[in-house]
Amino acid sequence: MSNFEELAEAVYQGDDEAVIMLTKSLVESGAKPMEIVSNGLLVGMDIVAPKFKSGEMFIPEVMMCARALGEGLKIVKPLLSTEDSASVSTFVMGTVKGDLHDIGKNLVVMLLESGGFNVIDIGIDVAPETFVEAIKEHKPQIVGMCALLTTTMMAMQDTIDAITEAGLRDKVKILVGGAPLYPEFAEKIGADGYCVDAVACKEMAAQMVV
Ligand code: B1M
Repeated sequence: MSNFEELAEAVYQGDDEAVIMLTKSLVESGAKPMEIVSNGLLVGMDIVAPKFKSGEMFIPEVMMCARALGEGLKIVKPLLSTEDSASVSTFVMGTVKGDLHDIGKNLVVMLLESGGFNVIDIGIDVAPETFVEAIKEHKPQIVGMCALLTTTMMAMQDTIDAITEAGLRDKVKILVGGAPLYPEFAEKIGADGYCVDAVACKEMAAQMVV
């Protein structure tokens, strides 16, 4: 088993200590931070996803995997190089109302920070009015929303409506992402862009602030 495979297995087992040890060991052996994320940590979550869907794994076990993955991200995050280009741009990011998923959001936040954005992470289960308050307080150039459930996708529409009603729609660009989304949905709800993954989000955000 390669070190990346061992790391993926440790995430799947929800073994925090092994994830920390293997992530550190990969860093010391010279692996690139994004390789550790893409070839190890996220591969572990890819093993979890179908087992959760098929009922072979249950919520407490999945949460242990998520926590273990988070321990690995904590080690990798400071190692991602910071580009200065977007350093004055602020990005408000949250998972929409009713939705508690945050692994993808946290990954997006991490990559945006590595791209020099000042990211205000307003968390999970964020109500439309909280997004509005965050825009008033932090005056971001871009707002990002995450949804992982088909039932919470429409909370993105509610949030965009609330931003529009508050007279703030022309002050911010809005990006959306999350596994059940697709480009036509983003267009339909009036977002400025759909991000298939964290890398796409970082690239689209960087283009928006040029
Ligand atoms: Co949930 N869950 N879950 N879950 N969960 C899914 C999403 C599901 C597809 C599993 C399944 O049944 N197949 C399913 C949704 C079905 C649907 O709606 N169609 C589901 C369900 C049903 C549920 C519950 C309802 C289960 C229950 O209670 N019966 C419940 C809902 C809770 C709630 O939110 N109210 C629930 C709970 C949970 C846990 C708490 C156990 C845990 C979350 C832990 C956590 O986040 N801290 C969990 C998990 C881990 C998953 C799966 C297995 C993995 C999600 C994940 O983290 N993927 C997931 C199955 C799956 O997705 N295949 C599932 C890894 C992550 C890196 O990918 O989030 O897609 P992702 O992010 C990507 C891109 O989408 C993009 O970039 C990221 C990285 O490249 N991206 C963005 C994401 N957000 C972005 C925002 C942006 C831009 C890009 O902003 C601009």
